[in-house]
Amino acid sequence: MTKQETLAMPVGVTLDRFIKRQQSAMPAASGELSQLLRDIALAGKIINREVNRAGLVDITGAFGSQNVQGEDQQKLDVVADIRFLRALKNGGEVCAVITEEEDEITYTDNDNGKYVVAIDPLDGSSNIDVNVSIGTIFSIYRRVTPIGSKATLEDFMQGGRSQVAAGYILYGSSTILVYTTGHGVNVFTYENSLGEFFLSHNEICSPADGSIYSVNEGNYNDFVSAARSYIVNCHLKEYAGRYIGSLVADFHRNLLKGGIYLYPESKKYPQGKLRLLYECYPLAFIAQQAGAASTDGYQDVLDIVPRELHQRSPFYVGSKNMVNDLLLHF
Ligand code: AHM
Ligand code: MG
Repeated sequence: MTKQETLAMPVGVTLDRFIKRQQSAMPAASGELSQLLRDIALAGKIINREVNRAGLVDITGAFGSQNVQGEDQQKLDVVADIRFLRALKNGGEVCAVITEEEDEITYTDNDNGKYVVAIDPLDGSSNIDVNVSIGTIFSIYRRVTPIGSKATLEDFMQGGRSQVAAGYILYGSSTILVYTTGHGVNVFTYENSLGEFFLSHNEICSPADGSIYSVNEGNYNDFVSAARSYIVNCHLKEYAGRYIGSLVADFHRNLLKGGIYLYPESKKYPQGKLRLLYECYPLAFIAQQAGAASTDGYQDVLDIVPRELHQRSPFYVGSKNMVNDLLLHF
């Protein structure tokens, strides 16, 4: 260590600088995607602030309205929805957005934007009131309709393999932003006092094997038989059961430590509970980029053909060998 370093340790690579470097490595890049990622990071910082003071300012608790899936909205869901939509509108790179909280496509009044975004502004919202980790999940596509025209459903129905970037923000014991543009997965940790995300895990590589399974086992009797049979297999192998009930948190732990997350189809949710466009696709893309895998039991989640904005899907994601084991039960 140099004398200078002992006096003042370098702070590391900020998200901004990292995005800029990635952009310069691609001479054809126009910088719009970079700006869009920065807009999402900025909204994430604001949500982080709201989440952290949630208990202080009476912002938690039901808002008294329901979202399109008929679930109670929490105040913070609404706040996060507004914040992300505002950031995406003001940024100018995005022509249309779908969010878990809005029934229809939201237009940004910028038909010249090259991108569309699918986002779950605050996932795991039933955990807000009890101080458990929650997250934001996002997925970005280059529009297929002509620039200058109004975006259409077609822009959102491109399928998981057309994502140009995807990521999540986990508001946990520390706040992290994880994203991929199809060139590996990088993790940035938020430094509160500096107000910056810093690179903390470069090009993460998920373990091929794991011994954690994450599922709401209370629904065991309602699950499809393949999922039940795999869960019995987890018991026999004495895997550790870990279920936070916040998808981003469960996914992130399994990605780093090795494990599998399961949300099977059940009597209550015959199509599965999770939404394809803004929950399953982005996490499936990140999993693939980190060397993990995903399936709906029959095909890679990235290959599922989308039919509607709020489509649900069974979702199994995690360590490659665990997902392969699971598939033997279907
Ligand atoms: P939400 O989008 O309404 O928050 O629902 C998604 C959440 C996931 O974060 C979590 O993994 C799952 O629903 C938990 O569902 P359950 O309570 O049925 O186990
Ligand atoms: Mg959600």
